[in-house]
Amino acid sequence: MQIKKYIAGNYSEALASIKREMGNDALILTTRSIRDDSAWNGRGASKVEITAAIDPVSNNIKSEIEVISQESTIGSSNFNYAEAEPDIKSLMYSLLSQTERAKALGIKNHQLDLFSQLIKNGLNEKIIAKVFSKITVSDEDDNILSLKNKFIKIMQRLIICKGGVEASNGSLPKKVVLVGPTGAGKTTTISKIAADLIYRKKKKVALVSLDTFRVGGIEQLQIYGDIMGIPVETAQDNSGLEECVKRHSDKDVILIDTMGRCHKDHDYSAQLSKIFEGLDEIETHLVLSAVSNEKQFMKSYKQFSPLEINRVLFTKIDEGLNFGSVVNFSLRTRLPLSYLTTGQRVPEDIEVAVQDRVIRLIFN
Ligand SMILES: Nc1nc2c(ncn2[C@@H]2O[C@H](COP(=O)(O)OP(=O)(O)O)[C@@H](O)[C@H]2O)c(=O)[nH]1
Ligand SMILES: [Mg+2]
Repeated sequence: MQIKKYIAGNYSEALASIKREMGNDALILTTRSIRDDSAWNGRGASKVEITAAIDPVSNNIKSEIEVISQESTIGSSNFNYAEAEPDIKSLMYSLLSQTERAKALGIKNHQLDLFSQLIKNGLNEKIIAKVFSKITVSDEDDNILSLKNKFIKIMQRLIICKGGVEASNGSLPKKVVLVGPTGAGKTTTISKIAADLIYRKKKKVALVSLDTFRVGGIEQLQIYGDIMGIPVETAQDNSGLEECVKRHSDKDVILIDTMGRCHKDHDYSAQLSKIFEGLDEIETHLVLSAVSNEKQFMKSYKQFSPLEINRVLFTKIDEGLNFGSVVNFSLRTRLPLSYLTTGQRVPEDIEVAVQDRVIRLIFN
């Protein structure tokens, strides 16, 4: 293991030296700001010191990192390397300025304005770079407007929207279940979907609640069911749900509401899978709140993926501030979008997700 300290005027310069001497696989052990008392004005100028090493992170090095990191700082905030994920390459990458990162990703000068606008709205920079790379090189002298239009055209091909809940063509009712974290808006959304099916599409609908653990879970759905004049059932297990489905075999759609559980409850989707066993062709929509973040989206996706999720719908678009994560999630998982919900009012605040609307979200 070769360890060396680099002192430079700023992080970019120090990183450039490290890359030059140690190559791209160099590890950053510590970074800190230091005063250079030899500066000509006598007051001392600010410099940066990066300690770098070459070799993969082994256990030995980890303990070295822990020792050194106790004094290390980035700017004014303490940065404990031992506590951070030791993904050194991404740290090095994150220390670069936005423009340097853009350059590293192959973004061209005329694309920088749009790049930073999209980053501000939370779109993943690698996704942006990938889309930009599909815009042909002969368009270098594009202005931002035509670049944006080309960007939108490519996004239209990438974002998958598969429409809302439709009745099945066959004689059996379509069974649709909404799953997702507590408070994401499942019960509210299921009521909105039911209203759309009943009043606009003139379909026969039954509601089933598996939300029997939460006080108020069933009452909430019952109230909406009563207003719409449709049956609301509860089921606790597989045979209970099977009976409900049989009883409502004359319906066009059976909408199934579930209780939410926190993402740490890994047995929950296994329990749900058991409840759905033997019920063929269930369409599962994952419900996520747009006020949450991408990390939580991925956790929920992971938690519910044993259920075979067919669609994703985002609630609380009216409260969200930054929608890049919604698009990042859709592109990363390739899950087709079904709905966006835009407020608490039932049945008004829901729309079927369409590409143009989703893309507009990232341009705010
Ligand atoms: N602002 C806003 N609030 C919503 C939206 N959808 C649901 N809610 C609210 O979110 C809260 C939780 O909704 P609920 O349907 O009970 O969530 P569940 O636990 O997933 O069933 C309620 O206060 C809803 O009124 C939405 O699109 N926008
Ligand atoms: Mg609920």
